[in-house]
Amino acid sequence: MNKFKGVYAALMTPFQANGAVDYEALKVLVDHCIDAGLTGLYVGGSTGEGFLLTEEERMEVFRTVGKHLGGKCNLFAHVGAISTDSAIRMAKVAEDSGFDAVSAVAPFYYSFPLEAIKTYYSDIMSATDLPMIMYNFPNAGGFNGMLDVVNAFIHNEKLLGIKHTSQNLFELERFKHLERDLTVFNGFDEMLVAGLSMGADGGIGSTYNFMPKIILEIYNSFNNGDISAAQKAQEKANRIIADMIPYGVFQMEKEILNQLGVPVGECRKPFLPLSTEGKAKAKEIAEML
Ligand code: MN9
Repeated sequence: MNKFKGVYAALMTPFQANGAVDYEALKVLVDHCIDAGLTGLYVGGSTGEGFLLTEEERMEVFRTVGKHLGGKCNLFAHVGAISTDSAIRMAKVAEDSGFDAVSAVAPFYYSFPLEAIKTYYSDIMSATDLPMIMYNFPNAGGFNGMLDVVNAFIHNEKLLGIKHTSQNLFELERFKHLERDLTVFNGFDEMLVAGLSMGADGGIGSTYNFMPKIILEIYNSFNNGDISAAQKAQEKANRIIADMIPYGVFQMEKEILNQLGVPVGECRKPFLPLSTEGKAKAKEIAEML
């Protein structure tokens, strides 16, 4: 049995009104997710506004979460950065903080060639003893060659798997059926049933922060072979996600959590503050939950 199978919140990062990271609120959010029954947390990624944190802040988030949870659940640290050295420094802190694996998006902005991207991953993987979950998110980084990267490392036991944030579920299925069995996580919450059907071992997502029960309903129903119940729970989730998209997914998620009594503040600039209509919609969703 693969101990990493399961559902993980792409953990949000709470901020205080003055914009500083709220490390106390972070512990409350972490407990809220784990007490709900999620398998673990994916920390410092897109949803965690990882690229809007300084390197030191992301490290302190790893330290805080690691210390607070200490072995209670699986922890993945997103250490991806445009600079290999920065990613390595963060990976070392994740290892020292008790994380179970690191993850990294491909380096972006400069359209690095495939060889550079492979070297980036091999450098990060050699820097610690932690296994690697490659973060495939073509819409954000513009890099579409992750299957080639993964194949290049298929005999490296440190490669644990892939977080697949893409609508291309053919590719998800291909990741799952390479020469060696990798752990594959579905990254778009609105397609979790589809991802699981194509072989995903679980999911990592932003909406798991505020609706872990619905996500668990999808995941557990699917694993129990009750596909119709899984689809019904997916429909419940997707009605909520569709209502959130017009106002900004992360801003809405934060406001829903605020409304649920799990204070996380707002998103960092350049994310815009949530509109009045968005706030009303978030309140409606929180009340329904
Ligand atoms: O980490 C998240 N990806 C991004 C996963 O935000 C880019 C997803 O959970 C989405 O937020 C969610 C809504 O589209 O599926």
